[in-house]
Amino acid sequence: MSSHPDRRIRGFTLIEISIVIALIGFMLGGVVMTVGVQRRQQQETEVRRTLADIREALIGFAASRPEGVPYLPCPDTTGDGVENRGSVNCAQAEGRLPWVSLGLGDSDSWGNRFRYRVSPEFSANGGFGLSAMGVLRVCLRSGCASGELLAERIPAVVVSHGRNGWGAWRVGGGSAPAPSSSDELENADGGDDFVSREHSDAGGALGEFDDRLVWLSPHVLKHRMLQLGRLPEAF
Ligand SMILES: [Ca+2]
Ligand SMILES: [Ca+2]
Repeated sequence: MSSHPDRRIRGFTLIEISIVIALIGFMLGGVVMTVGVQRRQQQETEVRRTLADIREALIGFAASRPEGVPYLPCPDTTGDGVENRGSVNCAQAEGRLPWVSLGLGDSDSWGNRFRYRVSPEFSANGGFGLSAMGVLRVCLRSGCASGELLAERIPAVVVSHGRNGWGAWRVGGGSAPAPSSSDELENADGGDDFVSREHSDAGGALGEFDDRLVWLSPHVLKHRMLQLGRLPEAF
């Protein structure tokens, strides 16, 4: 006896349909994953480009002071993007990047404000000279132990709190939760030390870290002011 031909055809068709559905599922999963990875890469590329623009905008701000003496902008401490300054000095050394005063966009790739800290000697509107000394430091780890110092005497630091956004001011108002790792906490504690290192999302002893930083070298800043005729003498 032979099996009924229609039943055999229907049976194979159901198996084939199942395989096709499974294959489509795998392919769609792969496409979604690829799109997600591409989106992350775009955001990382975008934030690096924005941070480079911010560095140039800070130098441009210093060079274009109408009084003819260079100084850096103060942080925005009220959330309107405009620097907050007293008659001479900044209201606070740290706050949001003053994006309006700098003519920049208002957030990083993840919808958070950039954090900005500036050394007082570089932000007083009497202008800074060749002997000006920054007080900020960037290190490889929180605590800045011996051998972990990346840069010192820095005039200004800008932080994107990265994909997790922990410690950031939200564009829509309010703040994100505080970071849980000591290295990310170093970038949100309102002090003169910051951490810049490779990213780690896997937990473990070091915990998460996805912050992106840019800072001004005092030598580059002074050299640019000299080139632009904003400082009177050579080193
Ligand atoms: Ca972060
Ligand atoms: Ca710190």
